[in-house]
Amino acid sequence: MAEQQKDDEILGKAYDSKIMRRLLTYVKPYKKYVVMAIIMNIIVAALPAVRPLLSKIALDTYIANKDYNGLLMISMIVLAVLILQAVVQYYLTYYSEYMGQKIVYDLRVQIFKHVQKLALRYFDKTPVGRTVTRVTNDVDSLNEMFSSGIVQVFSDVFVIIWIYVFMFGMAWDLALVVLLVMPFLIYATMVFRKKVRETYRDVRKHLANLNSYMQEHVTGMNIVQIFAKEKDELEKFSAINGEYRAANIKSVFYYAVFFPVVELLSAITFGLIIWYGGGEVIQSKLTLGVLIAFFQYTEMFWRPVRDLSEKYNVLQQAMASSERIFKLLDDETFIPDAENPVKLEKVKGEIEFKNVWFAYNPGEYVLKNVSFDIKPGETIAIVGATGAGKTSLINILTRFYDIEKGSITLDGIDIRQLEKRDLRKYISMVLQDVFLFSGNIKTNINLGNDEITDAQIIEAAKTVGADKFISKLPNKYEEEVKEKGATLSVGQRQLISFARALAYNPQILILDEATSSVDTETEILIQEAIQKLLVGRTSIVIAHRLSTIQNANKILVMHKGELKEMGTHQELLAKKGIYYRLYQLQYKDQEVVRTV
Ligand code: TTP
Ligand code: MG
Repeated sequence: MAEQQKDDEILGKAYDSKIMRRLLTYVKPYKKYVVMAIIMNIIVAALPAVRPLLSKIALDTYIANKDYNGLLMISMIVLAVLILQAVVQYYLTYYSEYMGQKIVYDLRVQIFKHVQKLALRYFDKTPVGRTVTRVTNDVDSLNEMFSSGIVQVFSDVFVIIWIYVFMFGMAWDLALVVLLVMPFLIYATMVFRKKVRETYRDVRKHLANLNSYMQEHVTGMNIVQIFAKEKDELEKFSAINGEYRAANIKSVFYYAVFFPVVELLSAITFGLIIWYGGGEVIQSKLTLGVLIAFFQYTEMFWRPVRDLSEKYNVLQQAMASSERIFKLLDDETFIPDAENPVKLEKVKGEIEFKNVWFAYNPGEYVLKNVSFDIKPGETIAIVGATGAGKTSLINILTRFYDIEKGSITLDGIDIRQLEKRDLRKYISMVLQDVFLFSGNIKTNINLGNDEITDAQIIEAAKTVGADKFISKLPNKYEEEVKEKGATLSVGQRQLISFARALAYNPQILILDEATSSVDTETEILIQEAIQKLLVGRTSIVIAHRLSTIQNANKILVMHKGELKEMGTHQELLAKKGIYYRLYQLQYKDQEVVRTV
């Protein structure tokens, strides 16, 4: 969490040419819209600047000469300019928003695709929240930049340019006087920007604290209540909440100072125009119309300046977000596919591990020199104490991780020579912790694979004995699965995962038996289900149930990452080694229960 926060708090430059160049590659497909947006921007920025010019003409030419027709004409022109401005503004907003949405859509798809390709090693070291934030918040801040940020910056700059062009065109000396205020304005804006950035970072930090505290407490509410910790927790919450409030108030303070300062500068400009411009009018060097036009221009001038300072933050956010997104996209923690993968026509299901060494972290081997083989159709059981490396053995067979040394072959072919997709197609897996997706029972059995028909789903469920409880549900196979299956019992979830494995009808089945206890009736159901699952396929079972172990062709005994013993139940018992002791400790009472 702390590291994530640090990562998410980095606010760098508002403009980084390397990042910008890379961002532009996403804009490329929408070049047409960009060109359109720029042209419309130039127009939309110039139109308001035309109005003071028109009012000057109205005053100096038509009103001064009492020309009603001319006045009417100029009024019509003003109206036309206003309408044109509204129309162009509409298209500009629509198309820049449209372009922004298209770009971030592409980006989200790209990130999602990338995340799906990442190896489990990435997920081991990265908090879930961080990956999620890339697709949500970070992409959103890019959207803001693409759809409003950049467009707004363009139009603000153009508005300022146009205003100066018109002012200099009308009276260059008065325009210079107005320009005098510029340095002060730029300075004030810079200070404001810096302060706001600092406080903004503070606000985000305290908000993150508040969020994570709240989240933890809602999740652990039962513990808080049972230990009567409400009062203590409330005090802690108040403290965090107080810090958040203070940070917010501080950030409001800078806004409260900045805007009056801008007002003050604008008043000074106003005064300068009256003093200098008014003097010139008295001396008849300047017309009244120009003076009034200048007032209008200076009024118009402040909005884009203020906007620009706000847009600076948008740009800065977007740059920081892009940096994080690109970091994720550049993370190539992949399990590579072979360049010329071997295609297996038909899989027999012969597996061989030869002197396999494996580590999650370099140097810390959790599997040491493991060798064994499984003949097609055999069932082998893996037993061993917790942490012995049983789950790791199957993690490397499915290539969730690649091994350091040795080889694993399927039908005589190194699994690294096969395509991951193919390899995993041959294998079904039932894991220790059953994971159910939101959807219904049916989609949880076929995982959205339409090649598996309803009839096959029901048959699989019947075979493993899940049909019985499913058909009692109000909506049967259409019953909604919520909150990762919170409405189902542990045993029911297990049976669904068995049905899932069976529906895919794999050549190779891997079963990481759950240690959690279920009621006797379900236990029997599960045992029967397992026996049915194993028939006719190569199976590897990390076994906790004696029945599974006894029926296995071979038992592997793992101990601290090493394969210590191998043989049938009777052979291993006769050996009086690790298995014998394990059996005495762990499985003996099961036998008692079963024989009762
Ligand atoms: P496992 O292979 O998970 O041990 P196990 O399956 O035999 O244990 P259990 O019966 O409790 O399921 O772990 C072996 C070692 O590898 C252990 O020290 C934890 C470590 N490990 C990781 O570092 N990262 C992982 O993702 C896993 C699964 C294990
Ligand atoms: Mg395990």
